[in-house]
Amino acid sequence: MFEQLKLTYDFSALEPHIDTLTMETHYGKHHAAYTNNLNGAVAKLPELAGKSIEDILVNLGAIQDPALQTAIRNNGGGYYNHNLYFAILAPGGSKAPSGSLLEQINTDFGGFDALKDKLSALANGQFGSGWAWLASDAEGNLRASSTPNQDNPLMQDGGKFIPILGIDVWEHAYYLKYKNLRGEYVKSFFEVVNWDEVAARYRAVSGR
Ligand code: MN3
Repeated sequence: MFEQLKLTYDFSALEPHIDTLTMETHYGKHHAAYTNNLNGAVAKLPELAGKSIEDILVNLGAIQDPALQTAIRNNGGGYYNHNLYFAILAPGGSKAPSGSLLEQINTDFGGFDALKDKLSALANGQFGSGWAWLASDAEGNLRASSTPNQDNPLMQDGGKFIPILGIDVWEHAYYLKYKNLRGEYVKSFFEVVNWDEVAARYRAVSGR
């Protein structure tokens, strides 16, 4: 039984960057629905019992029934992606990366501002619903990318790159406050990223 990440902050805690009603709806309705639908689909696939969500998403191709594979892709992706998204947002925490994560950002992207520019371009350029990602492989190499729908880097390259930061650019993530101005939401997103949490995830993936 997969459970939603428990929020460590109030729905209002990310104001004015991400508004209370969006947080209530996004976490309480959208994320809850992905979680419930994932559990419903997993219940029909006994071979998935006890597997981690990461394991399931890396091995989507092993699910034979096409409808159930799609259900797991969409809802398992939604479950995993939102658990990451809500975990790396916080009212406190570091406003910028430091240490080994910053060093690798400098190496791979030419600095923190350049990384933000790259991720913003990916987020703003993703046609329709999807996500922009910062992901790390086991050696600590970073990669920025975007995916449609609820896909994520785990579903590509045998899961070589593990997401450590995700920007949700589905309209439900911003439309109540920002309407059609996705770029304004993406700018605000970076105001509430907790880089301590991103660094902890980088360490867990890369050992650095
Ligand atoms: Mn969402």
